[in-house]
Amino acid sequence: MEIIKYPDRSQWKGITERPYSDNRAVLDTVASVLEEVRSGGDAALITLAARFDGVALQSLAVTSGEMAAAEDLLAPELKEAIDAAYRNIRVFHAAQEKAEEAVETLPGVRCWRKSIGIERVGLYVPGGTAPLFSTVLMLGVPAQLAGCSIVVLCTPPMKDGSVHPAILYAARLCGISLVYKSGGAGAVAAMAYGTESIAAVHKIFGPGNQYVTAAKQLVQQSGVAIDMPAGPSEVCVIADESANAAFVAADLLSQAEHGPDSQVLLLTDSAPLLEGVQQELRRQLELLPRASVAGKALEKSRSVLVRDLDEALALANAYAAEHLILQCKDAETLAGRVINAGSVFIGPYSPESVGDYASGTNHTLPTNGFARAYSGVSLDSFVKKVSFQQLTRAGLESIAGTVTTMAEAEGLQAHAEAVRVRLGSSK
Ligand code: HSO
Ligand code: ZN
Repeated sequence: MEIIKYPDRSQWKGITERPYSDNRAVLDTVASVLEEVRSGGDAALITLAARFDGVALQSLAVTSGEMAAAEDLLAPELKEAIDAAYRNIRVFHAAQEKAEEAVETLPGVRCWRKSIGIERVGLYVPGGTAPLFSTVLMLGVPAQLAGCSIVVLCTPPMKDGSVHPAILYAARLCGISLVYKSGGAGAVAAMAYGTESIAAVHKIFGPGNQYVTAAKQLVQQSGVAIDMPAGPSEVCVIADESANAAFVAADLLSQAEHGPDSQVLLLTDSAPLLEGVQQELRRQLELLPRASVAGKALEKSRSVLVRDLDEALALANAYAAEHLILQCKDAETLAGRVINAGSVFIGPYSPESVGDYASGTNHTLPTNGFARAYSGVSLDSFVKKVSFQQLTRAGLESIAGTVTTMAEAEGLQAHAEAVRVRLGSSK
């Protein structure tokens, strides 16, 4: 881990920079995969599964039998854990379901907005080294609450051609029955363009590797919406001398184990804490089954010794982390001053893992500095807000002058006439 001591402002840009990845080569490969699926449909997806996942599939759809059998394949404690997480995620996201009130901007001019679920959505759930069934809940619960009528889920099959039972169990809890064995850019193409068995959707959600991300970017150009631009996962921890070095190191490692390209950043005003965390990292890393992955991520990560917590916070706001953990005195006050972060974890007993799985908040969050302008996935991501208005004749009369004056000043006479014709005052 790189250690930077008392940087001046000119070093901030370097500290907050993410490792640059040139995805031009990937874009070309992905563009040809998209074309293959657009023209070849299901057969192309089956070929891709053989090529990339090493699996010979007879068909793409997970059968209702496979869906139903998943429950019995799970250890009871895992089933209970998934059930508990599902409940919390549901409670948190259901609270976002607030109908806005209609307002009368003038007497007789009534305006309101209504949330309407996006009719068709596609969820991508990565398989690979870790089957992310928690992501099924994070995307499936808000889709269910939003009332999306078609929810398609694509995930790469395991070597034996099956889908991890925890993914299927979580999908079932969320009322998702359209599950397909398809991964990578091919799956994104299938959800964007549709195939014989997979319905085309209006918006695609979910994390993935650089091929999935590139595919999401490319299909956007043909009018399909995506949740957000995704990048490698990251965490920033602000800690002072009151922090427990073992807790801090554990949080850094929990993010680092996601992938060799994960980024972790420690900001502290305490030299002893910094030293304590480095020692704990060495000790705890050795104990992890994914030590080599986490070790690679740590190599590219940074610890920064700052002058005080104000500076730490300013740097954290400049970095705009996907996850920001505050392990310092008065963490609550500091939390109130956070401007840029995907999700904030306050105090020593709020590890990121809790938000990753079960507290209720969503773990699909903006990375790569996008937290400066983007929010994480929420119920809002699965709805459109449609505005409505209804005027009475008296309402139209009272607003007519404002509209006709503005329309004429913009040189748009027909706009003015659409008001006048109704009031019998056309010239
Ligand atoms: N930290 C990940 C989410 C996750 N963690 C899934 C465990 N499983 C990205 O925010
Ligand atoms: Zn995680």
